[in-house]
Amino acid sequence: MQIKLGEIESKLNKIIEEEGAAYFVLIDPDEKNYREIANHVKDYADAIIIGGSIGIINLDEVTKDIKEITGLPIILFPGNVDGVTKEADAVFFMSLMNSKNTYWNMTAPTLGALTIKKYGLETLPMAYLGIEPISRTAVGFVGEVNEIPQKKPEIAGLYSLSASYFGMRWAYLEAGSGAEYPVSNEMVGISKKLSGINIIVGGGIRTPEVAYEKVMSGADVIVTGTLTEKDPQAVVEMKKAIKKAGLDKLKMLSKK
Ligand code: 1GP
Repeated sequence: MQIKLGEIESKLNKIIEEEGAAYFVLIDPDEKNYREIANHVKDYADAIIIGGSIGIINLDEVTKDIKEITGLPIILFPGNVDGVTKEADAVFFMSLMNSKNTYWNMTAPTLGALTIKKYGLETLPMAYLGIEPISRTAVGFVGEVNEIPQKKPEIAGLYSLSASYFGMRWAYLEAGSGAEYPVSNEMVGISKKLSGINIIVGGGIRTPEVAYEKVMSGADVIVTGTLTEKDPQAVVEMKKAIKKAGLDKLKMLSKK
């Protein structure tokens, strides 16, 4: 059976294929300045992801506003079953694979499945992988993550491979929002090499130089959240670095 990809996923795959990498900006629906952030990022991000681990108020209204302001693909990144709204275009249908609690591996997505179907949201199947130092961040605490040590990059590689065998087309290597340090280049590289699926990297990415390295190591998508909340203007240099890295990576791969 050939899987027919939805409109949003096809669009993102095309960007990744042609430009070597994509840039997603995460907006927490509880962020008061979400309109200002949306305004700043609309010309720089390839998509907006909306989600947060602690509580959600006004998700419908915030999502609708962000969509209107940016005109970009809006993908939900639900922190729980209440993180879904019909105002979005798509949703990461995700399993926090290395949570110690089966609720986050499988029960939460299962309980949310019917709502997603009723809302007609496109689903992007994703493995969400919690990497050190995620335990010291909100998602690590809420998601009861059995964090993957940075010194063991092959474990993230195995999870990504496993995700690909489960039919997931995306793996998100997450160090946690505001993490002191991001996922290592080696871990990104081994995850991409073993799985071949789209690798998203986020958590603690604060400089264009770091984003550049992650893309060159194999990341298909870079996510920034905290940086964009603090300094929405930072997206300009961030986008430049990600797109330069994307093209440099495509060049490097074509020579192999
Ligand atoms: C969190 O990976 C994202 O889910 C973004 O992290 O807030 O550290 O950019 P930051």
